[in-house]
Amino acid sequence: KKVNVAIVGATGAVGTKILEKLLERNFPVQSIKLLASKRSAGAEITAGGHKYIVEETVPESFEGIDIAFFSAGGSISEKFAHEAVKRGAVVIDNTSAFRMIEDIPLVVPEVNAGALSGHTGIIANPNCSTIQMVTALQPIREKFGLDRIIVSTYQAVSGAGSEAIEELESQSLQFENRSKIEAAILPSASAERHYPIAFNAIPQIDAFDASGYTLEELKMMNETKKIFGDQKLSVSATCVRLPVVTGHSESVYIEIGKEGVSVEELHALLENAPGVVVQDDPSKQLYPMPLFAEGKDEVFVGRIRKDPEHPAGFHLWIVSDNLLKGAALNSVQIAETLLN
Ligand code: A2P
Ligand code: 11C
Repeated sequence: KKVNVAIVGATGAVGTKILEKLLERNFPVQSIKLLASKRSAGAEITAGGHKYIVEETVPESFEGIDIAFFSAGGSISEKFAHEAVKRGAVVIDNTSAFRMIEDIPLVVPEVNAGALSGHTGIIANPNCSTIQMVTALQPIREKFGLDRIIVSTYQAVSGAGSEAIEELESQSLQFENRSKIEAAILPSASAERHYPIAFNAIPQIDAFDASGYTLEELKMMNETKKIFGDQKLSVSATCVRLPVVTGHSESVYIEIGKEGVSVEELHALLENAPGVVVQDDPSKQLYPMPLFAEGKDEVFVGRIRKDPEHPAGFHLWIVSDNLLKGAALNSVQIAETLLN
């Protein structure tokens, strides 16, 4: 069966990748409608040899749509997702608007495809830094159990959208020209203060919560428990923005449910895991890096070590393209799983 698809936020960093992935993977489309704000209405996007005209997003845009991908920010999803469902579409939402609502599935197909059954029209795509971590940890959790995760992230600016990519590029030029560095977007557009990202590391992604954690950190903690269906799992995160364009990296410490497991056993598990590639050979300086993960579909894992101080503790380094497995690809995989 061929389906009518809409992409809300089609001109954005993630939306353009959703269109690319639908075409590249021969998703069975009958038609594709590209939606964005009024500002972009009439803009032309050429992909796969076909010219598309961007339209303004209005409730009527969803008439006749079977699957609507949303990636235009939480407030746009809140405004239009129910309008789309009302008109018969299934919404795959890439924002944080609905992720923690109990009866809305939060899905990474390699981990919890089963959660899709019984959905009521909206399916949430997790946060990019959560997706790559749970994809890599799932085979370990399945085999040995998982008690604890402590993660520190090294996140790319594209996670904050195209304006953040432009900010890194223009600040790099300003640095080169020794002119004043202008910061207006990062760490978060709505923040009171902005800091340069070029040649810097900013330990703030999104706003702070009263707990002292940022919303990005809380997303990693809460979404991981929901996807794994394990509220007892202990998860703590520190999220940092780096001057990398695309590809999030994560230093992940885990305590698994069994003592005495070897690094080789983890290697073997990860080598056979769907969507995961092990790049781990210190003798050849082989380890994942964001520069080389950009444009790739897989989650790359390396630096797998046993913690010398804890019998069930391991360290891993997990890298993936935040716009692909972290966003567009995972959304398209959710749609593929639904159709199957
Ligand atoms: P537009 O290009 O018209 O502003 P990014 O994540 O790269 O910042 O992209 C954000 C996406 O969300 C863009 O496609 C943007 O479209 C879209 N968007 C922003 N505001 C709206 C809106 N009011 N209605 C629909 N789409 C919107
Ligand atoms: C970032 N992870 O890198 C964020 C972007 O909840 O989908 C994704 C925000 C979200 O800035």
